[in-house]
Amino acid sequence: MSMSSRVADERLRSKIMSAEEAALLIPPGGTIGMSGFTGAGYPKAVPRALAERIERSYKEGQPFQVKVWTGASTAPELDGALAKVNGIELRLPYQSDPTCRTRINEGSMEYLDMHLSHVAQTVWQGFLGHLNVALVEVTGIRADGRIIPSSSVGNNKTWLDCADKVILEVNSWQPEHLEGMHDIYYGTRLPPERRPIPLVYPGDRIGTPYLSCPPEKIIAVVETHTPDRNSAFSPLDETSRLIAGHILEFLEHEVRKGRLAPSLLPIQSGVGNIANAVLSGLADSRFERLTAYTEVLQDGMLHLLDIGKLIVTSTTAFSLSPEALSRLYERLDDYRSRIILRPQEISNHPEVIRRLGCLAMNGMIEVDIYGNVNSTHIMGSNIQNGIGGSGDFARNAYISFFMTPSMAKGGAISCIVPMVSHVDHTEHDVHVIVTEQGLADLRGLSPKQRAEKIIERCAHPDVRPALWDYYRRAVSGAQGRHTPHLLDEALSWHQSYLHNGRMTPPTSR
Ligand code: 0RQ
Repeated sequence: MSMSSRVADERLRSKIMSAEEAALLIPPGGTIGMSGFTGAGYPKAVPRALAERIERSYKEGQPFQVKVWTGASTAPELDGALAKVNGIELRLPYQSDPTCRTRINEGSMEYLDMHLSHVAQTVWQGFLGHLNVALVEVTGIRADGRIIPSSSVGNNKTWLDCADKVILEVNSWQPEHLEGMHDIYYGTRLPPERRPIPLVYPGDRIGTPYLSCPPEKIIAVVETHTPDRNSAFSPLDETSRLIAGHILEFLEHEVRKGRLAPSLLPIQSGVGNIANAVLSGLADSRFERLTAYTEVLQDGMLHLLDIGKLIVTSTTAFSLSPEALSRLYERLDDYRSRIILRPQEISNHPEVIRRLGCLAMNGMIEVDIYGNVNSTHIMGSNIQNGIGGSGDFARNAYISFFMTPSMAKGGAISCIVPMVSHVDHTEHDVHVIVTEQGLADLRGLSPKQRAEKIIERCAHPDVRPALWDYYRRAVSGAQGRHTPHLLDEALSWHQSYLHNGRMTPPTSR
């Protein structure tokens, strides 16, 4: 395996070194901007070598940590390895790693859970402090120094622009034919210099296929040949299928009413099995010539491209099972004109999402009877993953859907509650709630009208009487009739779970 051909720029040949040597160039206590968005395009060798160095530093009594910024979640080789050795002082903007989660929730790692579209501008503004090193996986470096991005773009442009020093991992496992599929927009500015982003259709190309970086900033090039690591989807279960069915029925209804065209509007779909089930449902639907403007290309979306239902997808990352990824990589040229990979500041940009009028579909942990959604916290205090791109899309979507099974933890917890234990998406940004029980279209409804619809359509039948009981007593109470609550009781559902391992709603008193 000759890998040096991927480093065609003569000026960088002398900087090729091992991951261990490159890890030594990272300053203790420093901030590293790493590539990676879901299990795609993250650096695979240097984070591990850095974790080993940090582990040694603890043993030698001179421990150090680093601050890690990324695109979104990564993989065990990055987040898992560094969290295991307690090597991360602060992490942003999104993670879904079990070891990170434990560290954050036990209080040994700081976590900034940010809207993904906010990261680049916040770094440019200088709020997050100084970026010492960019550590970015790429597919190759051309002779003229232009950089071919990898299977995700995320915040890489910003890291390369803002970091003092750059370490590149050139991964020859990524197909060379990725060249040309990216669209890196170099036109973003901070206010008051900001100008409109000239993107009016998901398939528009507004930038260049390459990342750029002055070669003198690049201090190390590490060659790897390692696959991305995305997890496989579990087979579609009945709950996901029912949720998908409700959404498809709703979309058909909107088309019949003339409120949506048969090609719908650009689709954004979150990660996970429910989102994938909706995409599978679209495959069997009568909708045609669909488009997607989203942040992750997952299995269901690739299938829609395969069968010609989806004509173009704009994304910032591949988030495919190993099987789907090899299908894509084997026939990359067939997909080339229909898939565009962009920086996440563009894939998740509020201006563009609002202009295109995306249909945003995201998962949630719980929703309250008035439509406030919790996407991030278990029982109010423990982080699960983070808000990711769900807020960028929900707030600016034409229609924003939030989906969940009506019950969690094997039926011990209702995902429809009187008051959410944490709010990520307020009642003003949530249009449609869907569970396997049904769909509640909340558009145009007042708080009390929303409550009645959510309880009746979305709650599990075993829980409905208790929710009605809460709601009716709140409505007849003296506290205020706009968004009626019994504040002393509102979170007792969560408390009963924490005390008894089951949500046992208080009965009428
Ligand atoms: O925990 O596995 O320990 O039992 O939460 O829940 O049912 O596996 O659902 O994988 O679809 O995740 C909101 C977390 C849903 C996800 C969330 C527990 C449940 C389980 C996960 P266990 P499921 P999913 C695009 C957009 C924010 C980011 C986003 C998410 C675990 O969708 O991270 O949308 N969203 N990004 O048991 C207590 C409840 C619960 C509960 C579920 N009501 N109470 N625990 N759980 N409901 C992607 C990116 O931005 C990159």
